Amino acid sequence: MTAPHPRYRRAIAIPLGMATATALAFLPNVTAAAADTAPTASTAADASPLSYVVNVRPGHGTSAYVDKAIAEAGGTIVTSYDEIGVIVVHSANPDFARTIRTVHGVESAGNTRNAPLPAQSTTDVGTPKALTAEELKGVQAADGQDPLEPLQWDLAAIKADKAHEKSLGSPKVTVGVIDTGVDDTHPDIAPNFNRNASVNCVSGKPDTTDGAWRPAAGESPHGTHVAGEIAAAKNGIGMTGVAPGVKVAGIKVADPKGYFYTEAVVCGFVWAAEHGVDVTNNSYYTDPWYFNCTDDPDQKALVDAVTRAARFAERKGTVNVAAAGNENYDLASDSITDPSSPNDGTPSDRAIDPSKCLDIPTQLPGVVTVAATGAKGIKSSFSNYGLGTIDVAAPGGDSTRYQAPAPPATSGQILGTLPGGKWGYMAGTSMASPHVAAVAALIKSTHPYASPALVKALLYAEADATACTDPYDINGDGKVDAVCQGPKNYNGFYGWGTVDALNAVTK
Ligand SMILES: [Ca+2]
Ligand SMILES: [Ca+2]
Repeated sequence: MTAPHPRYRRAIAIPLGMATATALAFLPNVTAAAADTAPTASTAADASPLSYVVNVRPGHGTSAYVDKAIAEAGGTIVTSYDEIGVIVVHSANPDFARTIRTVHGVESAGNTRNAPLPAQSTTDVGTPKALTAEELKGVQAADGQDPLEPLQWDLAAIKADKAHEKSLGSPKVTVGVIDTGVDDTHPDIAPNFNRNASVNCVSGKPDTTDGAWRPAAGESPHGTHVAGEIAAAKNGIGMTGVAPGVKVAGIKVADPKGYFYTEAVVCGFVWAAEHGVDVTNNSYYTDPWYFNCTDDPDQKALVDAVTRAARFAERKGTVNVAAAGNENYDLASDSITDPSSPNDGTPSDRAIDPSKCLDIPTQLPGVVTVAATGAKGIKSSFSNYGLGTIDVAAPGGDSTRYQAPAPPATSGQILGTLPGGKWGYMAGTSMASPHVAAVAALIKSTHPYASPALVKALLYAEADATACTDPYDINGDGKVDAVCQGPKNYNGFYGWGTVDALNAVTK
């Protein structure tokens, strides 16, 4: 059983030198990764308002009729996304959703959380340890490399090092990091930060206050790590991102406890769509449900709202890239037992059919779904998989014990930027997705007028086909840990293949 857990993709944060002690955290069903403290769920108090999404027919403005019905049902409108027909509402009426669903013009409606709206305290969700001088001893960058590049085995794994000899990507391209916030004061992020496309969407409504996109003290470093993986500058300091010439924006959607609620995610996609974001990275699932079952009226409303928002972004020219998840689930199987939902209430074992119950946004149509690989190029022990569900693979790291990198790299995890001007390791499909977002940004740099559909087609065509690993016994205990289906050029572990940054800048 797992403890309630917010859902940045359980960024498995294992400090250098502790990989052995925490290696079990990579295995499925050994959850609540040691370094990643799960916050305690609050109990819903009766009188505390909950948050809802109400989905109406888009494109006609919010009708006075629906507005009035929302008020009569005890709801207060927080904001209304008329472009997609999604209204964010707070209400303390326990029957609000049931009541509003009967109103003419309402297509679906549901509560986005089980916990009451926050009067929250900040919870430490576990901070990866910054690299120390001791750990950097003997790390010698070659000519043209940033100092920490010798530790970044993931760059060579997708030929980003070779790509950088040709192009770093275009500053006209922006990747929006929909995440826990981005520390743009970091010396490796500041040069490539796009403030105009950055925002805080945590309440479900954009807050454009300067710096609102940053993680507060004690909040998760996840989004800052992701941003550095994508676009850490090639500037003679620290590390280098996969696309160090493109811009990165912080779209903060996780609350102080690390929960990614639907209204915040909707706000994030709509914001990206309307602020020229070319690619979004989504290394999370929308809390509190790992899988949203469309036969449940509340969960269906969440799927509807996020589907509308992600589609809207794609219509406006944005490629959406998302992490496949870290539970070693076969997303193409008939049944998965999810022990973790709802993660802000009382979770219980729930058998779900993955074809009817969706992990969002990664399983939404149009979204690029990314599986993770380790330093040996093999599916990470934790990465979800499944024929027809994975589009591409990229480095997300693995236990150093299972997939150790070639020297001089020392950790099987992925180096990234940490708030406060630091660098450190994290692992997860959360770390794989930004590699793909960055390669998509390189493709967009090479083909500035390409539509999202064309960028995705090139991403898949230019990936390096990677045959199934069979048998897959990643921990070497003699028992198969996952079964890969499909041919070399399209299969359940690697999709169309491992992304290729060199192809992205030369083809
Ligand atoms: Ca740098
Ligand atoms: Ca095994």
